Amino acid sequence: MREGTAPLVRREDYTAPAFWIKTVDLTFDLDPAKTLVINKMTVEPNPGQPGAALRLDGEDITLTRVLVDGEPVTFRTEDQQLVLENLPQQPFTLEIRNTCAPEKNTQLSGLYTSGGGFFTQCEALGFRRITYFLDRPDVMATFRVTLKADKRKYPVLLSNGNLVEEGDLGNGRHTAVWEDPHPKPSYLFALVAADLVRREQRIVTREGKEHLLQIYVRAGDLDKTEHAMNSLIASIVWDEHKYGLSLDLERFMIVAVSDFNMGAMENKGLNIFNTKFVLANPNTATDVDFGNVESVVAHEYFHNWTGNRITCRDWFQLSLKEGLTVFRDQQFSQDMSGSLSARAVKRIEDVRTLRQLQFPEDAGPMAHPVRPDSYMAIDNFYTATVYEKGAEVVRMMHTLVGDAGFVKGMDLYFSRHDGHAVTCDDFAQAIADANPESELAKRLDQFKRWYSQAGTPRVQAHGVYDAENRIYTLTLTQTCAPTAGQPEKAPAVIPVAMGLVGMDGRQINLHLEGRLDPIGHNTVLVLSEPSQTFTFVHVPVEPVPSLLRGFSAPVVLETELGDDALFALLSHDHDPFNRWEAGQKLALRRILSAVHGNGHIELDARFIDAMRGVLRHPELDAAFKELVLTLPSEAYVAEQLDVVDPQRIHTAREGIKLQLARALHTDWEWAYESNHDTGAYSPDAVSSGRRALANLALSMLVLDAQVRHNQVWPGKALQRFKDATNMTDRLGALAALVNAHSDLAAGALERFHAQFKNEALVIDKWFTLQVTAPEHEGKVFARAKALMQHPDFTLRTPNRARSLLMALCQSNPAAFHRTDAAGYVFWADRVIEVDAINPQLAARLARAMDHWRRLAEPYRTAACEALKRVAVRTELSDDVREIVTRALQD
Ligand code: B3K
Ligand code: ZN
Repeated sequence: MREGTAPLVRREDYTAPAFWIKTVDLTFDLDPAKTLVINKMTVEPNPGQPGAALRLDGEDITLTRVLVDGEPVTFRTEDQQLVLENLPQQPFTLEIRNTCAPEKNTQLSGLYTSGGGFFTQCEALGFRRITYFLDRPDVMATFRVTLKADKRKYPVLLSNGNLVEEGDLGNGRHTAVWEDPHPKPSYLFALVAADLVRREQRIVTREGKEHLLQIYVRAGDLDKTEHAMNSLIASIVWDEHKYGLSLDLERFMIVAVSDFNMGAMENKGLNIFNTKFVLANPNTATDVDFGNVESVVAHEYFHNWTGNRITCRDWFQLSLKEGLTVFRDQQFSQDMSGSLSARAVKRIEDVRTLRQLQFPEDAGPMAHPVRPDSYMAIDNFYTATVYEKGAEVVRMMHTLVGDAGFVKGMDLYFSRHDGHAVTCDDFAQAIADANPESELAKRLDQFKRWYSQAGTPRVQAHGVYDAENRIYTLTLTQTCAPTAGQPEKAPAVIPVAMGLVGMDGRQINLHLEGRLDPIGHNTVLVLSEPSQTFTFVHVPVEPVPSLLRGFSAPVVLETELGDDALFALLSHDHDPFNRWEAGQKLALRRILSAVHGNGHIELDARFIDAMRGVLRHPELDAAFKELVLTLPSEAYVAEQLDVVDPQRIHTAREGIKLQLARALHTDWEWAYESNHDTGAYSPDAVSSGRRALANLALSMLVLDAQVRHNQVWPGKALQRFKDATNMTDRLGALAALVNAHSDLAAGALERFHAQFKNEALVIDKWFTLQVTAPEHEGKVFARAKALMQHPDFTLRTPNRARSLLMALCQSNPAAFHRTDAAGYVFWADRVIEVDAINPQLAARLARAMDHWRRLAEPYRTAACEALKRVAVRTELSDDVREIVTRALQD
């Protein structure tokens, strides 16, 4: 933490480094209080910048010695850099000695201790907290790492690459030497020294090479590693099969750590994971956890090619590796899920995340392009925009060139850039060049606006049917609201996958005017002008357009469809995504009219019948039913409004939920009875879908019973909670009681805590569940404050801090936004408190106030005051300062 404001780093200021570091030989004498680092590098001057000074980054470390070609030299340190001048004009060796204090490193960036072991996190700028270096991704070196540590306390010593030496040093100490043959940027460096156990497996890949896969965890967690190992093997097989990319390492290791700022990290050959995304067994992890483990293991593994073999030239290009790798992990999870319907479920979940996190980001003070132009703290730009919208940009390229074309594009990308640090432009160019006839190649420059323009485009659709001539004309118009620093937006290239559906459900053959042949039931229209009209001929009946099928572009689609048309799509559309979307639109309309009215509307029989129709449908999958019958979230409803009153939205949504609970009572009973028993646990799509639907049904039944003062369903829920044989069912039953504020909840919560007190990840769920319950008379907020005093609560472990703070401030609007401003006071106090410990974590929490400007009074004024209270402090981290300043900027 420092005073004053860090300057903005700008993309346009990029210059190549004045020196290259070719090899690094690191020796660590590990001690929690004072670790000695000896860093020997071979350095080459960049002939393009003769005579330049060498400026190495370093932060929170103590320098003890600098030698050039073995001789002491003069140097100066200035603004967290070590500056060396008058260096040799040919390759030389540079040796740096420094110390650092891992046990004091509460930021969890660089080398830190957790649970008595040593771990590292170097992306983005953590390596400079270990030793002085050119800590930028375009400097790639081969690493040799020697670890020395106490043998009893740290029996396992790991780093990237291959183990080349091990030995005893006497005095109870031992050593290990690791060599990584692949040149890599410093952000991919990792080391672990800890007391861990492992699950391992040898595999032989298609090329006939043998590889050793290992997963390291604390003793006691080994029974939670099978799923991660299976997911890793599945990812290896998938990447070989789909993209021809095989594992390039003899050994691939995953290490779980409980103190970690994000999900996981793709360090070359030594992935370090938040325990939350590795550990899973039926007793402690839910279906959602199983799914997350599978996709995060895959994501980090896929980075081995998209990120590690080809990396980013600078941090503005972050989406080059993140957007692409998210797209790849989404493809993988879809392929793993099996049926067509399960694939659609995965897509719907991904879109829900995008809308819940990225759309609001793009409409608020942190709006930034997928390839940002400037930052104060790069850690603030590991965002939904860079990751999720970035993945949508890759998905649109995939749509425009087709699956085979995309694979060809990836081949070209690797043949051109393997082993290099490149840009988003390089990627798009490779995909386009491999598909010269594609719509992408034809409009590449315009397409790349997706990288440079922030904001969510809005597409308006207007259709006219000429019954006499059997012609349907569809006009699509695009606009995009200004965002900070981008007052004008140019039109984007928007692929609109679509079809036409009759009111009776028939799929209409598409016949575009001017084309000889019909094109089937599906096509992709490419909208690239501000407005374009598409004419379909031979249209036998007035159609309902089913637009943006599968959510083919990250835009807001405004159609003029009335309820009749939406009901038709909900019951008949062949595209499951749009079927779900129609149901959400119908529900949203009703919630919004309740918000605009007095917080209440009477649900119409038609909507209730349609929901019943889906719930009772003989062919639809349970997982899909659960998605359709879940109302749009309060956050998504808020997105639709210019002025947001969180309490009103809450009342409106809860009112409608209760009506659905009541009106469909016997249907919920039926759904529960027919889905609650899924037999021996398996996390597959079908059984997890049935559990999800049973849990939704149970929560509706308990909610309804609670209002009627009937104890039958709460009693059944309690019994199910006690008897459950897996965490999904147990937590589902507990949630039903807690969310309905049942009298039985307190006892169940106590029992749950006692049963799982030694399982940190389960205790996180226990905290979250209590603070995300629907707010009722201020009880949830009061409980959150009380839970801060619980002996198990700590701000030092990010998972635990998030389980309460993020859950309350980000995920429970009605508990957080209070007319007495107590939520905002609580927020400001916690941001300040956490910032002194862990700025990255504090900055995430700070973002809970992003949308203060759209709040209704009295929330708006109170939120602004809270923001100012944080912003005026002199001792803020750059991370938090950037968030609060942007929030307050006009
Ligand atoms: N690349 C890491 C994220 C690092 C975040 C640094 N603040 C995980 C991932 O996206 O796979
Ligand atoms: Zn990633």
